[in-house]
Amino acid sequence: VSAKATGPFVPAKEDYQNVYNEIARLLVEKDNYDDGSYGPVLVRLAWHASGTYDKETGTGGSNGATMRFAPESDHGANAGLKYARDFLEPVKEKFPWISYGDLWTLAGVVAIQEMQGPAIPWRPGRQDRDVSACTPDGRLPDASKDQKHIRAIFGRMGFDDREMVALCGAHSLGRAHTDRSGYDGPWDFSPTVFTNEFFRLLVDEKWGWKKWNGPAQYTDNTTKTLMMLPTDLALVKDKEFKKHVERYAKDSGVFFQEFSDAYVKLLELGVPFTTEERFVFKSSE
Ligand code: DDH
Repeated sequence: VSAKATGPFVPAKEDYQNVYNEIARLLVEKDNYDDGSYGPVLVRLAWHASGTYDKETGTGGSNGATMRFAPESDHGANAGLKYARDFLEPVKEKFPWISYGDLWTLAGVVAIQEMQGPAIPWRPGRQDRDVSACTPDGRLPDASKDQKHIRAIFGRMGFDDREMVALCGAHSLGRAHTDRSGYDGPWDFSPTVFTNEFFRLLVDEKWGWKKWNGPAQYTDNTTKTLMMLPTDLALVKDKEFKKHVERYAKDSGVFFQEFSDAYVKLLELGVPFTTEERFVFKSSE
């Protein structure tokens, strides 16, 4: 028996690939949810765990996985993410050596790749922290606001205009729920497939205010079944943002590459990595 075999367990790429495969398997098995997939809500969990980062103080981000605790779990923006955290609990039980921060971000990678999105290179290194590391409420974006707010929130994380627009393309996935955010409906007709449809529809469709008693949101003129948030429409109202919306609407390959780069950066904000190497995981057949 070599010394290596008796030392502490140091997971290698194949161990993380095994976690990937288990999450991918559960995505197929547990299809009785929303539009048939937990994928979108996993993408949102990874984003809300990471998007609390503040570059000035170095606080927040996916290191720590502090959304496990109140008050952060009760922040309005995180309503509904318990479904995603609970979905991943059996994976944590099966692979107890992975931190919650690594598990949640890896699940975002799995979800995007399994929903036919771009490969997302990922590396481990997040350590779980206690309740004292919870971030204050208000660090995540408020959908009722405009481009100034988007720039303030994502600027605080260290993103530029191009990256902000690319990241918002995740709204090709999933839907809004009246019992979570108060908003209602999907952004496109294929909410469980990662595409550039969010951008195409922003450019090609006419969007008007939805007539209802809920919060102010837009609906498409043609079918009145889709939706856009006020912050989504801000991406075409703002000239600088709109340039990127048009590039992504035209060229899905460019969107996939720039989204992947920005999502990698998002998931790594504030994490004290000890390794440079990123893993690219094999998607399921
Ligand atoms: Fe988002 N998002 N998001 N979003 N988001 C909602 C759902 C989903 C904003 C507000 C909302 C990003 C950016 C923004 C996903 C991913 C990402 C909902 C509806 C609201 C509201 C929640 C509900 O009712 O269940 C705002 C505002 C912004 C902004 O940029 C200003 C980004 C950057 C991402 C990302 O992943 C990179 C996903 C996926 C969903 C669908 C969740 C689901 O359950 O389905």
